[in-house]
Amino acid sequence: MSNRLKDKWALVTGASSGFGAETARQLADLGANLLLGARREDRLAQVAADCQARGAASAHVHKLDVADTASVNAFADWAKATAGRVDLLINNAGGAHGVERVEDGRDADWEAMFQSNALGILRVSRAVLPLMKPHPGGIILNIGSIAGRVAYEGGSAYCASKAAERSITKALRLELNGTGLRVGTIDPGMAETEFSMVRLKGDKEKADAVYAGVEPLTAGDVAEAIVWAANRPPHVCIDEILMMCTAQAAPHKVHRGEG
Ligand code: NDP
Ligand code: 8X3
Repeated sequence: MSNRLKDKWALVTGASSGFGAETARQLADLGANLLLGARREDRLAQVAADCQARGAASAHVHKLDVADTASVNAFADWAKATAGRVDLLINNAGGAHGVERVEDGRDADWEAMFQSNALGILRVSRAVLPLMKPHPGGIILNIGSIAGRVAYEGGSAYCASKAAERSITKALRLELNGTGLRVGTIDPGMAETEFSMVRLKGDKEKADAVYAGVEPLTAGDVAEAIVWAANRPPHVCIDEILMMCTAQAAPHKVHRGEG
């Protein structure tokens, strides 16, 4: 496979764990320059060290809270000062909070999901686009979910925030038509990362139960899809990838074996 990402500047949000960290590592394998953001700076520093060891052209980290406009703008200013350009933007930061039905839902959980999963993408894209527009061939990949396509009980706000991601992706694709920039969404089903620990507020037993009897997607599987989409030639835009583990045919249809 041709490597079109060597020496490109890739900005990954939510790079401190899960898909974002693994995408950074796989981009490092291809010799990209990395701009990594998340709230946990100690974890970011560890990921950057991994990336340097794996052959990144360079790996830089800066604190980022996509729920805070001032933080996003400061991050974009830092990216401009550090790199001067962005070729690949991975809007990955986000997650789920809670599994309550609407009648029991909490404002703080709903607001956190919309802040990161929907508004975060808008804020980061707005701040970073000036660094991308002078360089046709760049690509924005947003991380959606099967949840943005199919709603399920206990997922109202999460599903809605991911449906919003889908609409934002489509609108951006239209708005950037003619600029040479590409926009796509990568929509995984269940994948074992810190996602369920965050969603279930640190309850490890409940988080482990999500994956019981299933071989879920890994962060590496999803990162491979992200990197593959990013590595297409400039005239090819991967609009969307929907991927689930073999045992999951739909959010409600998961085949669980013994053990
Ligand atoms: P993880 O919990 O492992 O990673 C989430 C990442 O997002 C962390 O790096 C976290 O960093 C970052 N993040 C969360 N909120 C913010 C914020 N406000 N500002 C900056 N960074 C933030 O989960 P995943 O890797 O699984 O999740 C990544 C994305 O994939 C999310 O958008 C999630 O909704 C989506 N997804 C996950 C699936 C799954 O089953 N795992 C399936 C489909 C989609 P920090 O806490 O350090 O800020
Ligand atoms: C995460 C996948 O099925 O838990 O987006 O909503 S699911």
